[in-house]
Amino acid sequence: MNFLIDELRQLVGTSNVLTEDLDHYVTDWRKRAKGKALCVVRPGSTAEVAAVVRTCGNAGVSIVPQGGNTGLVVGSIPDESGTQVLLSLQRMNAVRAIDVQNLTITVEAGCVLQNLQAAAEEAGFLFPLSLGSQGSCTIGGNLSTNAGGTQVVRYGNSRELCLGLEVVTAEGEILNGLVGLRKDNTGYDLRDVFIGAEGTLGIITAATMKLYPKPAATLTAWAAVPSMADAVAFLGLAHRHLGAGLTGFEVMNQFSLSLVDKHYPQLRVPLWKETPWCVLLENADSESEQHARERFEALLEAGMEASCVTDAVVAESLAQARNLWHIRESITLAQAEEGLNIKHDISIPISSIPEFVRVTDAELAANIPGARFVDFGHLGDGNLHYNVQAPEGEDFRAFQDKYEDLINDIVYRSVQRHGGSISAEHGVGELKVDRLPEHKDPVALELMRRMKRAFDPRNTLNPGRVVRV
Ligand code: FAD
Ligand code: 2HG
Ligand code: ZN
Repeated sequence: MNFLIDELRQLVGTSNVLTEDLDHYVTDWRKRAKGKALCVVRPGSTAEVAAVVRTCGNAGVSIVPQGGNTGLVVGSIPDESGTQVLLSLQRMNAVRAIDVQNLTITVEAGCVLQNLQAAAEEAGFLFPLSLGSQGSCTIGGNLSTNAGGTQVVRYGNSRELCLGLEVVTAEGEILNGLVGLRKDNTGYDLRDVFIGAEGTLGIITAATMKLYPKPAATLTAWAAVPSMADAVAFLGLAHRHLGAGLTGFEVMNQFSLSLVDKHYPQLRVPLWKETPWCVLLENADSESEQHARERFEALLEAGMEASCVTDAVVAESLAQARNLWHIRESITLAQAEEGLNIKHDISIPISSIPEFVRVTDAELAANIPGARFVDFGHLGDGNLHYNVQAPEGEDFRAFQDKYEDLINDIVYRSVQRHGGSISAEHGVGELKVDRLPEHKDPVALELMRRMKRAFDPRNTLNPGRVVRV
């Protein structure tokens, strides 16, 4: 395969084909899995991506696209064979254009989400996609996983924020779909096909994304709630009181907050000791700070009156609001500090979530002695991160070997019984590819296989992820 490495060096420059010190590229964010790459290629333009894809295709070598490598389902690292090329989009990180009247921004796939947010902010707009990993993840990775995050309740997932894509196909052609149109009914929506495809149907090289006006005022509150049923009742009140002003509604159980308190005591988690659940919510108002505050206070009063809220704090400054969000976004890191855990990124109709948590907690507790539950997530979207941590002091790998399949069976069967999905926002990757047939409609799965064969007939784009053909 040395001839291929030489050819790739000619295409993208010697310094952009790496064969040593690849740990960072081949290990997944959770350090759960480690692969081996023939080499890492870092093209600097769409034409170079297309040339790399053609060259690898001709050599029968498969490609794994990678953005920030923050994915949580083992989709962005090569397998263990040492024969795959890892294609990093990192160097393609430019903001190509901002159209202030069309409210759009066009960026290359490797643009880090935080830099995209900053470019929007500098132009006087809001780009609302917001994730704990935003300092490292890229817009190409966000679109390829259809990432959600903490503003979905108002602005939707990555898919809803995207108007157009530039994609390199498995054959190495360049599909120029970088349109800024909100309406375009000229046939099948190819953009939607590549979003959420996790690099299995094409390589996203650039995207045109929506911008929004900045709100006049944003308020953040942290509330103690006695149960998940109360959290759901409070969400209903928040919708009624705030309407489209409700931009985020997160829930966190006591154990997840205890991990933040234990590993990041400087963050000073409010209220968590006295209550089994806390809620973090945000109100963005287009009128004024005063208007926002009046509506927010009326909501909290209504919550207290209905006894679904027992205590609450409203952030008095931007710094306080940021700290509250920082606490929420530190749960994933605090879990990692505590040790690996078994993650379930699931969605359930919101009305069924209290019952889901009640019966699934009970079934797990009965079967997995001492297991600890890290339950939190985007309740406003019906998306829970329903994670299971090994008993305190127990070795995770031994716990995983003994219980992972049983835990997944219990959780995913319960998800199915409650009409939910086994992947809400993180994707399928390698981690869930063999679970999918049990949970996906068989006709839908067969159509997915046919799409994969049509878009990638040689099965060279991220093979073995999302769907096996
Ligand atoms: P990568 O991890 O590099 O890749 C993800 C997948 O997309 C892989 O299958 C890869 O092959 C493919 N891919 C990457 N770039 C391209 C491209 N240009 N073209 C085609 N395929 C491509 N996710 C959420 O949805 N919501 C959250 O709130 C959230 N919070 C997180 C918090 C933390 C601390 C961490 C570590 C992760 C979190 N994630 C969250 C998961 C992760 O950040 C997202 O899935 C993110 O969208 C991945 O982007 P990335 O650039 O890191 O992609
Ligand atoms: C979040 O919402 C992420 O913080 C990560 O989606 C979830 O750690 C997790 O399971
Ligand atoms: Zn999440």
